Amino acid sequence: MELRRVELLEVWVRLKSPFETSFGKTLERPAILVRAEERGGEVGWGEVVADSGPWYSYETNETAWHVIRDFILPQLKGDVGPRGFPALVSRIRGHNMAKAGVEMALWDLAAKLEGRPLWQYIGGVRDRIASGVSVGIQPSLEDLVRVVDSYVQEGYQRVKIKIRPGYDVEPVRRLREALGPSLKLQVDANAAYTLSDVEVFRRLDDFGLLMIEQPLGWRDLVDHAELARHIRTPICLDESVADADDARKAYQLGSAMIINVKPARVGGLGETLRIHDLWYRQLGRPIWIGGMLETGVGRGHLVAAATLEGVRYPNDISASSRYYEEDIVEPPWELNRDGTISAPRASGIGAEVLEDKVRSAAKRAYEFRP
Ligand code: OSB
Ligand code: MG
Repeated sequence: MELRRVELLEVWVRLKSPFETSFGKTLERPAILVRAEERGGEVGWGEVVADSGPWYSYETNETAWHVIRDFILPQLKGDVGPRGFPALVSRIRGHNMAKAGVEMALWDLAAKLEGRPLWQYIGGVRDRIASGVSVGIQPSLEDLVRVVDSYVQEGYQRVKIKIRPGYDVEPVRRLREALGPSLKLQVDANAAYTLSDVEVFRRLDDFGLLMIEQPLGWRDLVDHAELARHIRTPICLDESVADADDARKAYQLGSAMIINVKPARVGGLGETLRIHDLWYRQLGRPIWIGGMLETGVGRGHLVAAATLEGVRYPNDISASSRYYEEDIVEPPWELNRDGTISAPRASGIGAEVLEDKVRSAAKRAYEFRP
């Protein structure tokens, strides 16, 4: 397809409550929305999820703005599409969130041009996805039990809690005592531990967790393989897997049984599909889809990814109401009574962006005409 213009619109969105992890606390976050319009006037949307500081990854909204404006957009001349996009930006090392935001706008656009929902366009196999909820570090364990219980009452199929040194075994013990053994529960350390903490993970083995997400270093594969030899609970990698090649190495080393695939972290839906093909189709191991507190735009892409066959655990894809008072799409993403989110029937990501609202709220904008 031939693009008429690509716009960047940066909005800041405020969470309903602070989200605290081992690397910091978020109450407001930037979202760079990418609006890609082709010659016939059809429009696709993507979202750049990079935070304002380089904590989860080295990318920030500033680095993403710079890399997209100065290096990615100038490549979008002539006939471009989502499948050819990686080759256009392959000289740019890293900056996967910047790439992913643009790439996903092209996927939405390509699916809309064919009049198909994005999830079907990328080969998804289910029309509802299992929804879990990621719960930040709470001020007290009483707060934690109350917050988790309210999400369970809403119907979320599993709960992930953030842990960090000093807030790990006790929160899990309290949740098990208060809510019982049948709650599907897992923890995410966001790389806050080292191999010298193996005893913490041995103790967590007693609580029947589904998995432990990214316990060790954010680029590490070797130490995770060592830790895996000392514990029973499966290890799930998040930060350490930036592409399908990392997934292959994780398999060869024995670093993880499960991968939390975040399309933003791996550079988009194309690399998500490559990881899925390798980890699930070739190696027979499960994946699930993680989130970055996306607005309804980014979440539309996550929902599409979560319809892939190899997604075998509930996802960090919650309803709009879990994150924001008001989302920037219509309809907002809603949780069904059975703890699922329905894959949309409308074309593309299946939700309309509230464009007037986005334009008037935008802190900055940039327009590129190929
Ligand atoms: O590690 O999975 C993570 C949010 C921001 C940065 C990192 C992570 C998260 C989450 C939230 O866990 C998942 C969601 O979007 O609901
Ligand atoms: Mg994580």
